[in-house]
Amino acid sequence: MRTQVAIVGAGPSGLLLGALLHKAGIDHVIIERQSADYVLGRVRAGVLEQVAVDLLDEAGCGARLHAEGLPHDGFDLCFGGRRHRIDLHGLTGKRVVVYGQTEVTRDLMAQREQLGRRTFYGAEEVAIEGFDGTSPAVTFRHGGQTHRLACDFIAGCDGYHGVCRASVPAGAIQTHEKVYPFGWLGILADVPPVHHELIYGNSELGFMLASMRSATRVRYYVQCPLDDRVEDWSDDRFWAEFKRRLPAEDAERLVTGPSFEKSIAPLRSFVAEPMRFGRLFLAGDAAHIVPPTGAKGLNLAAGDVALLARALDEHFNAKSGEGLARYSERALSRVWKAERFSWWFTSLMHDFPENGSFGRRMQRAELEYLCQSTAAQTAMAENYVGLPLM
Ligand code: RFL
Ligand code: PHB
Repeated sequence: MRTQVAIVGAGPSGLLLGALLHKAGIDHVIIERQSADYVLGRVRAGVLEQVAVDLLDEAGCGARLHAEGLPHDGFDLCFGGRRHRIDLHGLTGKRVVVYGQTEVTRDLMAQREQLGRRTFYGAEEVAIEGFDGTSPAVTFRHGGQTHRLACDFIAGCDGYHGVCRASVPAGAIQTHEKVYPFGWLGILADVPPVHHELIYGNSELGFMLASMRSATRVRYYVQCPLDDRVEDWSDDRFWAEFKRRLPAEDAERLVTGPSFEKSIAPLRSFVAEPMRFGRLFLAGDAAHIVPPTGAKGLNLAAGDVALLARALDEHFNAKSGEGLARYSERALSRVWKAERFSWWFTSLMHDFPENGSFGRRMQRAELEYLCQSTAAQTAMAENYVGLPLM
């Protein structure tokens, strides 16, 4: 088998890259370790920046997002028992759209199937070779057979635990990491949202986030110890804890109900540099992780693959290597700014017992300053709605 671009991973990075390459007339194949149903079963991101929405439109995949996504003009910060609105649209002229990553993935998968583009789901023993020379390839087992997919370039869209970054010789890659001493316990439940916009809360008991998937489905989170297990958290325990972290008037209005998904995610900041190794290009979570507080992970992934698709288009269709040569530098410049914002927002909103009472007072002073200063709110809003793609 031969193709122009072999894409490893069918998460949002791999699928969106495939859709953009299709538009540019570039041949490609996606190789995914899991089944399509497994990929669709992962509950993750919920907030799309305008840049990501525009890219999904460009890829011809935005119809359901526009019909069913919820445009949000602001969100609330909650501390000291009160909510304070950050007016994203008033401060930046931009908004975000609440639309689950599961739905983005479903739309991209459906379009891909309609276009008849090739995806190998359930591929085993996926390995990459030859990317430091002129003839890279991806090898894997599928349907009881061993396959070798020769290509011009490999796109490593295989997430944090993937094989692509792990195949780069240690001396060629530098990694930067911060692991946070807590996780997020998240639930999905079919009840009306407690508020029509998101609430990010800093309480003495720890962080809480009230998000949603629709007018009848909520995605709520609480900060929890890293060694907690999902089995430790009955629905009753979750609702009691969530309520305690909300202002009293919201807690009174909160509608509870049985959860149908519950999971714990660790929080991590991570960047691998560079994002190019010969004919291998990393994109999305394969190259960087942000803690979910800033809602940046999926949006960064979309930004990476937009730059990569543009660069591959220049290479194959305009015979210019400039975009590929500058891919890593351009992507990382945006990645580091999103890393900074996500780290800052995480540090501001979570309980860090090791920082003591001084740390708590610093958080409180910064939150109060934020609520009084239009300049500080503008800086926050500008980052939350997303920095422009270069
Ligand atoms: P993914 O989604 O991990 O997909 C990688 C794919 O590669 C496959 N794979 C392999 N395939 C072949 N061979 C191998 N050896 C392979 N190894 C792995 C995997 O099976 C998988 O299908 O990475 P991608 O595509 O880069 O997408 C990144 C996003 O998924 C991620 O950044 C976001 O979900 C992060 N995130 C959020 N991002 C936002 O922009 N806004 C949010 O509101 C937001 N909230 C979140 C989040 C992530 C969370 N968790 C669970 C980490 C909330 C949470 C709780
Ligand atoms: C979500 O809805 O899952 C969500 C929203 C905002 C975040 C993180 C996750 O910052």
